[in-house]
Amino acid sequence: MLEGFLNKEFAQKAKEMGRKIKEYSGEKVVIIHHNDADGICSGALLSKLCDLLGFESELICIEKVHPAIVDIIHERNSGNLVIYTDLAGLAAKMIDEVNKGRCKVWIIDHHPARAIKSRDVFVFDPELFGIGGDMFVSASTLNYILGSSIHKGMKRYAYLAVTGAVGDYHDRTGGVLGLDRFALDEAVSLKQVKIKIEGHKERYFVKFFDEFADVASDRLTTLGAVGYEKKGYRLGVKACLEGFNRKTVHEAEKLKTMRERKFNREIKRLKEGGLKMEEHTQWFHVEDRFSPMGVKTVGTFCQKIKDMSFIDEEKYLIGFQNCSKRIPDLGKVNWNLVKMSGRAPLPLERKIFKGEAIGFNFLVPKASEAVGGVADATHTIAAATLIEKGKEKEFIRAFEGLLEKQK
Ligand SMILES: [Mn+2]
Repeated sequence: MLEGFLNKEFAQKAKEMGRKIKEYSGEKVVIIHHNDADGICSGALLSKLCDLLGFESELICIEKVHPAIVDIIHERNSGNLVIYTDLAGLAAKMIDEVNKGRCKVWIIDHHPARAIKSRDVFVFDPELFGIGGDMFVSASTLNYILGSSIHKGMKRYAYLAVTGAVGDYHDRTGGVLGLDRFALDEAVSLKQVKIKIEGHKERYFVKFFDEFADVASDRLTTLGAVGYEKKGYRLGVKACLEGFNRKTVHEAEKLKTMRERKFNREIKRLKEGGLKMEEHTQWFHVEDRFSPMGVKTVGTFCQKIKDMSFIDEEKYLIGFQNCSKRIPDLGKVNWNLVKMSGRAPLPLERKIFKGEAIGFNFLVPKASEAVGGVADATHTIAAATLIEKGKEKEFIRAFEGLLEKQK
């Protein structure tokens, strides 16, 4: 069935990985997963697969792959298999260099990826087979397809593929498509999920959660992203496999209230002069005020305020948030980083789309480079990057300089 549905090369890779993992003779499998719903469902799926295959597993939740993190993980797990999922598609080369042969590494991701030739690092990413990971296959779907081709027992968890895909908004055109649809079909035929049509859109009712997939995935993302430094993602993984209990639902609600409160306080601060105005940009720094929320939060915040009346609709909006020096599952990390997030107010967004203004996809990588950083997630109207703390003003100057040059 899988072969008929998937492209051949993809199905072969899945089989090859199945063989490899069954032959794996190490002590444990370390699963590094992202902290949103898709990453949490992926972590839950892989940990179940390890259970079924009789491997001990450890889950480590991170927001971003960085050499400092990779080094800590591989140092502690020499000889083990390390699986990165829902992240690291583009980081294979870096991971291979930092790894120095210490671990076997699998990268199971659906973000843009680069394949590498390596004895130790293996990339499994549909983008490498020409399948759009942004639309047709979530990391959860990928882990579900891979898992169920290795062990039949994984079929019980098809609902997690659906929940992860919805968490990444793969239903945004009205319903999930491609490989996500394949997983949805399985979940429906296994009576795990019911499709309901609401208005112009499909919604997926997940029996196990007694809740719609969009509601469940929103809870998971809240637990993982808003409650990141409090290890909220652990409650998320537990909920994936045991269901949501009243305490978990309450925790997700409490986290949302906290985010609301912190956002409102920050908006007030920006209105009272916290928003710095340059020629072409307006920017702010939340320092550590968003803790315990993860650094994805500054992006969420930019998105929320970008069209509010106190924002200049002609200028690029840039926000900075300090990266915590502690990774909850790893302890202290030797870095000094700031997360930068960029958004455009609606009128500027339109100009970017029409080609009358420059997109973030050009500006952010260039400005990052100018301060010695590397941008990872850049789109035309939204972008993020990590830079060294203390270089924020330099980054803004570089950003302004690029815009000045284009004029
Ligand atoms: Mn994802």
